[in-house]
Amino acid sequence: MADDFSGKIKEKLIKAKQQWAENGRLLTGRTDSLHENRLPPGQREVKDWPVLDIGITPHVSATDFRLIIDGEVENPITLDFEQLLDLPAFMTKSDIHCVTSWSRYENHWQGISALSLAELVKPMADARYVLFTAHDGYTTNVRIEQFLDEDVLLAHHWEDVPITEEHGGPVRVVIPKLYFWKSAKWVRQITFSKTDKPGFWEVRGYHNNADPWTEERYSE
Ligand SMILES: Nc1nc2c(c(=O)[nH]1)N[C@H]1C(S)=C(S)[C@@H](COP(=O)(O)O)O[C@H]1N2
Ligand SMILES: [Mo]
Repeated sequence: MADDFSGKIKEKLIKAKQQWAENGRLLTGRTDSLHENRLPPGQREVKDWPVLDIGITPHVSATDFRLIIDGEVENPITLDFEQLLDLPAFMTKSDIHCVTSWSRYENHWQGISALSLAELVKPMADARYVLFTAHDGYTTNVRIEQFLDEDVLLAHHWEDVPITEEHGGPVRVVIPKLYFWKSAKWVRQITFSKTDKPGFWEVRGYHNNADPWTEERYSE
């Protein structure tokens, strides 16, 4: 990540933290909204953060970064990194559940919420799916309501540091309520669509819906 962005990010993060404190959200966090049994069936907790991907690590600098948001939207847009940072800052914490059975608790994310992106591009009424394309060629798909959830974001920071290249920096998607393969690293394009399009793992037998609480790991 280029140094000239760090001052700007810091400023935005401080503002976001203040907003949280004002709302009392730092006190309650999201713990109440978590399931009573924190670990979904068949998962085990890990303390490290494993790296999983299809084996290509693209090098995307903050300067080269462009995010295309297109498809069934009123205002298709291409954002560079600075324009992305101009959108409202968003912080949230969530657990990661990977289909390979590891879960990692309490990840603090900072970035742009899916809801503020939607506010910007205005999905049309007939948009029902959201399709992600990444710089390594990876693709994945979710239903629009799974994307437009209050805990979904495009993250550029994890635990107050820029997301590393191996974890999908400069910008990755985080969709906490679904198995982690639905969270595209190195996201390049977000397409709102009338029709579904199974992604890289979905066409290779992974479940299309990916809910860890009902163990939607693989399709029958
Ligand atoms: N672009 C891209 N995103 C991806 C993948 C990938 O191969 N390429 N793998 C997915 C899978 S299967 C998982 S479990 C998580 C892993 O993210 P992590 O390496 O940060 O733990 O990224 C998901 N997003
Ligand atoms: Mo995964």
